Amino acid sequence: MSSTAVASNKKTYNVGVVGATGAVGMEMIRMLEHRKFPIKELHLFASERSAGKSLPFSNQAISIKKLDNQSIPSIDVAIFSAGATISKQFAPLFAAKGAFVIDNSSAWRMETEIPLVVPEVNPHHLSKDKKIIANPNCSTIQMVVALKPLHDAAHIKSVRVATYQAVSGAGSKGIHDLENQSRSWANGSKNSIPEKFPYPIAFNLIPQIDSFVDNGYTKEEMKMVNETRKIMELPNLPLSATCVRVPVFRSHSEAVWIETERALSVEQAKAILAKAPGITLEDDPQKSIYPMPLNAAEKQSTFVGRIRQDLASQRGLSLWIVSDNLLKGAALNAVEIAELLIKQGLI
Ligand code: NAP
Ligand code: 3JN
Repeated sequence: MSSTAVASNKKTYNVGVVGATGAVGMEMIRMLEHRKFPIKELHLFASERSAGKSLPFSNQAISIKKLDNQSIPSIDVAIFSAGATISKQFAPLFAAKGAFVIDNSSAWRMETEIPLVVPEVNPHHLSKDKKIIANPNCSTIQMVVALKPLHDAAHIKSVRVATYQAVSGAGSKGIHDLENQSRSWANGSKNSIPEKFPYPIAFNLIPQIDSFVDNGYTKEEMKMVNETRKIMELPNLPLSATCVRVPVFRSHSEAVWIETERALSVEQAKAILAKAPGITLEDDPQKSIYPMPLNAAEKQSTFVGRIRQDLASQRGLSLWIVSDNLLKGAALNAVEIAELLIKQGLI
């Protein structure tokens, strides 16, 4: 079963969401509806655990299909968020049937021929013959949206970042861990067993996101390094990250330190960011106005504030960047890529 779009003169498209029942997939469906993506038919896929259940879209109940080799439809756009293994296996099959695949996993991001796209930064990386398009990691997306306009103005020489990442970045099980542990704590018990994280996350911080690699960094930290370099076309950009899981449900926060080649004052940086696409400047320290995850949750913008001179570097600025990891960090960026495909006449 699939849905039929509201009749209109505009061209409409067949769209698939793979991993529809997940934390990201459900936001995909919400974003497609909220942004009125011109859908002819919507196809939802998940594992056999969800097959036959349905999810709401545009006042309809769309039934979920099990993803398998036999069920691949000919569609215009397929948005994947079911993990890298599923993407590796199924994205080429959807692409072979003519779909543009927008993949949220890390499966394809660092392949040379695969565009890794943030619409505000590198929309020119899309092209007709590149049917698989990678959506970057959430922490990377919100950072490059803010870095790009500053780079255009003053050329960024180095980046250091510490992230404060919400539990929803780890999917529905991450959300359950914080809910269950907070409830247990409130009931006077500390015995809720973690389902997703290696340690309790309620009232704690975990300085590990994903597994460690040989250089002592985590995979999440190296994703930030490698993906930022690729998206910004700065293969040698010096960049170092520390990624930390925090007991917040939604929105990743980042403390970022940049050094620039040309001088850039705090006032110039604020003026540039105030006009930059996708950014909302929230920076009035006298009134205690700055971005916070609770305020950014369910918003489509990337919020930047606390812009100040880095006291440890002559041409350095310090910024605080917050964005909803499930929206701009995942579903919204993917839907914006699909919108770009239309705008650029690729579908
Ligand atoms: P989640 O809440 O655990 O959801 C996982 C989704 O994958 C569910 O819809 C699940 O379906 C589906 N799935 C699992 N096994 C499947 C199979 N064999 N065939 C088809 N579907 C299958 O995880 P999430 O947070 O939504 O994240 C999903 C993926 O998105 C992650 O693994 C990651 O690759 C990507 N992601 C990207 C970002 C980003 O930074 N851009 C952020 C978070 C996640 P069932 O409900 O039927 O099990
Ligand atoms: O933990 C976060 O805040 C972001 C997590 C992203 C993630 C989680 C599981 C698998 C990814 C990703 O997008 O890089 C992946 C993956 O596809 O490797």
